[in-house]
Amino acid sequence: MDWSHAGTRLQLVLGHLCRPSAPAIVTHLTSGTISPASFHLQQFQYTLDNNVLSLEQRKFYEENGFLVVKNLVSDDDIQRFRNEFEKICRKEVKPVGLSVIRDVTIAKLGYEPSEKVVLKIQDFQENEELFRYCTLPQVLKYVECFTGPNIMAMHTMLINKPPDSGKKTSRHPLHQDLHYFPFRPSDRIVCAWTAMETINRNNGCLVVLPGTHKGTLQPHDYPKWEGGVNKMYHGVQDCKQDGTRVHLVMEKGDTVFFHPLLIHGSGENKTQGFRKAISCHFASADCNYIDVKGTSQENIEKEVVEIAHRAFGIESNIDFKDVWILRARLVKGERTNL
Ligand SMILES: O=C(O)CCC(=O)C(=O)O
Repeated sequence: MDWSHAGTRLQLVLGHLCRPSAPAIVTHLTSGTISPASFHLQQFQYTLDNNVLSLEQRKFYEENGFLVVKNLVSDDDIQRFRNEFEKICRKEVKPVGLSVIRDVTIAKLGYEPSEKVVLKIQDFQENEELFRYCTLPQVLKYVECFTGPNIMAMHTMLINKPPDSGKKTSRHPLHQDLHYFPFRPSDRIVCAWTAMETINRNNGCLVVLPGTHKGTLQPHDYPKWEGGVNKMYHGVQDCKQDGTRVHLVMEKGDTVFFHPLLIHGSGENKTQGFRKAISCHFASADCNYIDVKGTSQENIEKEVVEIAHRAFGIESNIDFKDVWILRARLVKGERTNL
């Protein structure tokens, strides 16, 4: 991660935390998709009843832990995200708060700044152009089905999967996103991940193990891959891969919403292009932080806190929860616990 702007970042983010709440985004719910009398509310655990999802969509998410919505984000918006990403890579935009992460193999080669050396950027909550993604009404309309009406954007990423160098480091190991999160309950957290171009098995689409969101959080660590693996790319240890795997082939603008316990990853990019997707993890503002001491999440806590101490100084005493407080930004309703 590039934490070189961390000092400025801390000031800015602390400033941001003192600001009044971000303006609420008013969502106009569609109505009449399901008749409340036609099903039993108690059978749903992972979705909320707000008349946005059809009964079929709700059942699909309940059963599988993900839902793809076709053509949700416009070409114009995607072009704007792409333009901003390219400007950040060329260092034409101040990377306030951003972490710019390089692919493990490319990082060693030390290219000049360009999109060709950037694996992903993360924490764009202070970049208004990219953060527009997290406030798009059509995205929040769906997010609310999983989080409820008070919504925090917790974790933002634009992933620029590079052509594989032959070492298969462009793969993302199978993992559960909850491994990284010290907040609960997991059922009120959802990831929105939007394809910024056609994404298929050739350029490394998402792979999901349907139904795994019904399980528990499993121990994660770095996979022992020969060519190496990117920083923080932990995978489920001893992941049994005998269940059904679904490859999510998506067109530009298609968006998948998925549960943080869903086991997923992404394949090698066998093309010469840089495969792009933009994503945000949202959580209900009513979620609570938890202490991960003594749990399988201790290893990621240690890694994150070490990076934060390098950035802010060990005397800052910043802890895992603080890192998340700095990232979190309200996008709808009221800020409560996070
Ligand atoms: O976009 C990808 O390749 C995978 C992203 C992902 O699974 C993650 O960052 O958790």
